[in-house]
Amino acid sequence: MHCKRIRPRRVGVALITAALGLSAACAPAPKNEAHGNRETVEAVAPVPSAGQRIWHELEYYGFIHFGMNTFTDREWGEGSEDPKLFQPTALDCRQWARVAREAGMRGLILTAKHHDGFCLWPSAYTKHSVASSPWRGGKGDVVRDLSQACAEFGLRFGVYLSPWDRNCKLYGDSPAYNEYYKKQLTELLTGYGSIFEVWFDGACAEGPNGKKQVYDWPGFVQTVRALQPQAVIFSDAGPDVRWVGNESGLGDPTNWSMLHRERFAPGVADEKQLATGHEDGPHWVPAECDVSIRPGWFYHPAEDGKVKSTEDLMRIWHASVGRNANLLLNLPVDRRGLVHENDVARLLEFRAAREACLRTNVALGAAIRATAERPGYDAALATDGDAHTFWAAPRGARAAELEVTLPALRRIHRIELREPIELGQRVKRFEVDLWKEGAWVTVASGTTIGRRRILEPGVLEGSRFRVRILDAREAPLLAEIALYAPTP
Ligand code: FUL
Repeated sequence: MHCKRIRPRRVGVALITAALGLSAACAPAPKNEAHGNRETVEAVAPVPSAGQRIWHELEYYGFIHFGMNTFTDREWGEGSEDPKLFQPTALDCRQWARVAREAGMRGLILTAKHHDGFCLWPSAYTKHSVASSPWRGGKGDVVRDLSQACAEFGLRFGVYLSPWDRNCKLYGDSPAYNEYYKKQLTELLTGYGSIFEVWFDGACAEGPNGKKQVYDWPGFVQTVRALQPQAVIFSDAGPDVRWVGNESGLGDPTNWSMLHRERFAPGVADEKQLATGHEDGPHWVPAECDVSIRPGWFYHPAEDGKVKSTEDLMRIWHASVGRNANLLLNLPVDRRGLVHENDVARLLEFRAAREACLRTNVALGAAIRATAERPGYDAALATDGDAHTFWAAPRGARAAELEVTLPALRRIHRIELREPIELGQRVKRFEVDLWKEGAWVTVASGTTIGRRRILEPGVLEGSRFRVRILDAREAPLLAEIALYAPTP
């Protein structure tokens, strides 16, 4: 998510850290109240805030890259483009939202301003916006249209406001530009209803005065906290959601939702560490995987035949949602102002493929026993199909085995494990075995689990499966064990 050509300088890390301390990520850990012979399962810190818990449940949502670059066939504009070039012929945000909804997405994040500085809403602080374009006689507002369409189609709405602005004359005059940026952020966060995610890019450069801009990240964070306290803030450094370290949509097989947030700043990324997170990180900063459905983020007619295949999208799905991350899939809206029909068709195929892949959970309600369990948290809670109930190992345990017995031989092709992350992410290492010809054979293994871990062991046949948790930070908990049959 950061500039590849412009390496941002480390800016105000101490101040950023102070601002991050304001994060909603430090919500009190929830507890399971004891009743009857049911013990309490205490959370292991850190845990997600209320806003982050909602965000985790969204799983899959869309990015919309649309703006001046759409009309100039570029990825990064110069900032000197004539606003008259912005002339969509059939712009329809309801189509974007309908497509997203039908694709199974749960929200959309719009590039309200990209690096070229052109604003998709009529900002009071610049003329470089839709108000100066011929589109709808200068009376249009894409941010308004999309926020309303999202509300109509039951989607959450989020904004990307590039801090790097190649049009604004104030850029490089750091305090003045920071005020300008906060005013624009305020317009977006006060004029368009509820915002679920604010996406901060770390790109940073020199302004027309030859000076490098120093961003006021603490001030930007405070602006969001004050105006949309439930929104999560994304950047390389969180504070609430972190970049996964690549733009290919791929999470790491080891993916902790915890991070030493104080070691990072927006635009200052150690990609490997962002990919894995930190097992001992004191802050809850889960990973988001961003990737475009086409090679570019913005629309280019030459890429109409280069929409990612359903197989590619399935691979991305398994490596993001299936590895304890959320997936932010970009749709480059075209010059008409529509999601192109090739992308629409692929999104629907992708949805059908996902649903077919995880349609039949043969472990649902199956017999299960654990080598140990805490009173009130028995193993059957891991095969009840309810991710809010869970099996718990006894206090002090760091390992355990759970064996699922199916009523008959079944073919399976996916194994899914879930931890109840509201009580903290715990599992460090696990293996899954299949009983075959009188012996246990290991068919899958991994490190972290987190909210969802989906494993692809190939097509297996059996009736007895065993999950062995080999190590954990605290007594392990499992919300679900699912075994999916291939669709015939
Ligand atoms: C990057 C930007 O430079 C790209 O143009 C794109 O917006 C991507 C999501 O983030 O940092």
